[in-house]
Amino acid sequence: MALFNFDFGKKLVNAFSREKLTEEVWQEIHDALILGDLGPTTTKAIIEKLKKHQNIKKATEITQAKEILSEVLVETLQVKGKPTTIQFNPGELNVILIVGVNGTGKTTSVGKLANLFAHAGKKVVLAAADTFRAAAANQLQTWAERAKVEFVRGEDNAEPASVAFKATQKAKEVSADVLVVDTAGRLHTKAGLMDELGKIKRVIEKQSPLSEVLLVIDATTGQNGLIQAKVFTEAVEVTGVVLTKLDGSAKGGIVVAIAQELQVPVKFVGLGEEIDDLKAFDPVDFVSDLLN
Ligand SMILES: Nc1nc2c(ncn2[C@@H]2O[C@H](COP(=O)(O)OP(=O)(O)OP(=O)(O)O)[C@@H](O)[C@H]2O)c(=O)[nH]1
Ligand SMILES: [Mg+2]
Repeated sequence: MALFNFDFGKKLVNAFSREKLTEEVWQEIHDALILGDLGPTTTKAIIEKLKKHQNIKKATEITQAKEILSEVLVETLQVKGKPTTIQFNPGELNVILIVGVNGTGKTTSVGKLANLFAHAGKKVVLAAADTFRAAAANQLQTWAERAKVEFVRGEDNAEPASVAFKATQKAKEVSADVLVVDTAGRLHTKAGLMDELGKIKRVIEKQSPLSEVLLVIDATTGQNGLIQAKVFTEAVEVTGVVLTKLDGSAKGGIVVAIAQELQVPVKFVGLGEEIDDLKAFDPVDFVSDLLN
């Protein structure tokens, strides 16, 4: 069964199955991409890649059209030089820092990731470095209990970095495979954000290398969400995106826009509010669902 079912894929394939690629057909492709929520910048980039494709002139049959489209989309989603899967060093502590704008689904995704890793036989520790909201640590604790993994929180009013420090220490003590650190989502100034994430990063890295920084983006916020997320990629070196709420009203094209505009691959997608509703993202499967 297809995991993804987005309308703009069908519109794209239709446009490509015309007799000739006239200006009108290019306009049709353009409109399909815009409607799919790729945004003007990514739409333009994809059209340029298609027009430059060596076989584009011969693409009058639907199978050829699909191949070219699929090639261009997969290549865009597989951001050059950046692995699309999560990088684990076996036998070592792997620390994953979770960042993103508030309400995007960070804490929920941390809970789901914990569950995913625990099911893969890894020993997992979660850290509540969101000390901004009193309820945030409780929310994460509930997820830790559901996923049956260990959990570290700070004293009231603790600094986020001090929680990250304590959690890294604990994770090493218990020989954990993975530590996932949840952070607060309030949007500060870029300088404030850099400062806070910088501190958290430094205290972790004193004890263990940081394996991944995952940026959580809410797919239903479309182009706006993308603009907000950019601040994070400027503040910290993001290695992957968790794209949440793809089960909602999202049009799917935002996946392509993220890869194209942030130059960061989507590594996981959130497809609901339950603990199992997080899947590793595979560009080839996504494009195949989209165009078939
Ligand atoms: N439908 C759907 N809802 C989701 C998904 N991921 C998260 N949510 C919901 O989004 C809301 C916010 O999730 P949180 O995990 O609290 O978001 P957060 O980023 O930690 O929020 P702050 O800590 O306030 O910044 C909750 O109601 C979640 O159930 C998803 O993939 N699909
Ligand atoms: Mg949260």
